[in-house]
Amino acid sequence: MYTIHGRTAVIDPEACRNILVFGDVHGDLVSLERGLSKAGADDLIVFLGDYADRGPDGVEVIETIHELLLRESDRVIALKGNHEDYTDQGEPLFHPCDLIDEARRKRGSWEAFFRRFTGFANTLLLSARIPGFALFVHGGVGSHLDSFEQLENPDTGIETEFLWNDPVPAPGEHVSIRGAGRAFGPDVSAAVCEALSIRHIIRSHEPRKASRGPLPEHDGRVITTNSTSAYGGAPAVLRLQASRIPQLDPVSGDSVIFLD
Ligand SMILES: [Mn+2]
Repeated sequence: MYTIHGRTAVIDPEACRNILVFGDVHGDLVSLERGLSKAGADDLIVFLGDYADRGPDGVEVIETIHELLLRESDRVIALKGNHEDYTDQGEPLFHPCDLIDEARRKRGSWEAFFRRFTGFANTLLLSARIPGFALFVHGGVGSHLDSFEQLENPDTGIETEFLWNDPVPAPGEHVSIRGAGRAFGPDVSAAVCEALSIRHIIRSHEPRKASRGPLPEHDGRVITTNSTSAYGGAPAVLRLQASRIPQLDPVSGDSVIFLD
């Protein structure tokens, strides 16, 4: 259903019935299990990152997705989010981090769980794409991204953009209120779509923005998804019917499945 090239995956839609896309899960095991129950045997599952923190069950969410990756690696892709960014010593590069305390409470020690987490984190990719249709990343893109080679082998600047960037209405690139990554405008999205020959950039990273369902911005080029109830919104998954790609509208009613 897909092939791995460096740190990206290239999806073959002709090998799957649907592509089921999860946005941030953020410790919401109930929504994760509901979403997984929508996946058929011929469906490819794509997770966009941010598995723990905020919600109550980050430990169980990571264990569930890690086991799924080990058992069915041919039909599961999991991307790295900014909440999967730790030093080799287990220090989080984001804040606030809830997973460390949760792991101590539920699994005895952070050190023991961090070994498990590292096994999981080592399987995470930074992006995936359906040629001619969509790029999947956790956060977003920047104006320097213009080649498939950068998806395969991104430098640290582009990795930071994938993990942290957010779309905004104003053209250009702007300082991010997050203190990491940048905000990017519709001209940046249009240039990246043109350079990579895609129609959409499908991302998560802002669950509140998609609290009532997947939200299109930048003339429909950028779509923000959300699969957690940790912020009180309505979690959903995208079920992209492979036979209708590339004409498919990713936010049309029959592509969106609400999980609550
Ligand atoms: Mn995020």
